[in-house]
Amino acid sequence: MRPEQGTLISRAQAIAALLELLTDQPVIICNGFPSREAHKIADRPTHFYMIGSMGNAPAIALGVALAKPHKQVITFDGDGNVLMGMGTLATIGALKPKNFIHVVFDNEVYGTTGNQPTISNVVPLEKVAKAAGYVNVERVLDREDLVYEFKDMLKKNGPSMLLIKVNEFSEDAGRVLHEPPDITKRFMKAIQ
Ligand SMILES: Cc1ncc(C[n+]2csc(CCOP(=O)(O)OP(=O)(O)O)c2C)c(N)n1
Ligand SMILES: [Mg+2]
Repeated sequence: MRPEQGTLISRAQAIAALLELLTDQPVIICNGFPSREAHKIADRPTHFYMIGSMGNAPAIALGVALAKPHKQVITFDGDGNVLMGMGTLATIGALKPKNFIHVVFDNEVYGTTGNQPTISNVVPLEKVAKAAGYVNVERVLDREDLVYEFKDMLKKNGPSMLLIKVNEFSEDAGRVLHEPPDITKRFMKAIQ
């Protein structure tokens, strides 16, 4: 465990703080515990839970942001997921959707599969995003800064990345029980 772990909030605490600031905005959530915890905290039809495949949530969110330019589109992602789909950062940076906020819960591990270390401790993902063309990027270490920066990003033109350092704790959250086609149908209807 990293020395600063004890002072960091958990991914679920971060998700709860973010969902309190959101109502009916589309939120596309990466696979694994981020989806399981978001589903446990608040299961909204405007949530698209990625089931199974890593690295895809921001690509789906980019498509939604381009198709729905008047909606603020948010994606919840993990450090392992970002590393797996890093090319998507370049596509987002190049296309520059103004209505796109990329939230990364960075626990420096593949938490869902048993805390195997990633390399986000040495590769600052928000700086990669900035170099790729994201307009605003911030790294936060506590709940107060998270709320301040996320509110600010909701007002600003993106694309934006909010990287939240979180500890390795995972909630006791079961799998998302909706079938993927049902998630898709429900989501598409909700964001029309
Ligand atoms: C292509 C692919 N490889 C591996 C897995 C297994 N897997 C599921 S979630 C996960 C870890 C995700 O890590 P991260 O994005 O950092 O999220 P965390 O669980 O740490 O919040 C892994 C390795 C998968 N689902 N898909
Ligand atoms: Mg992780």
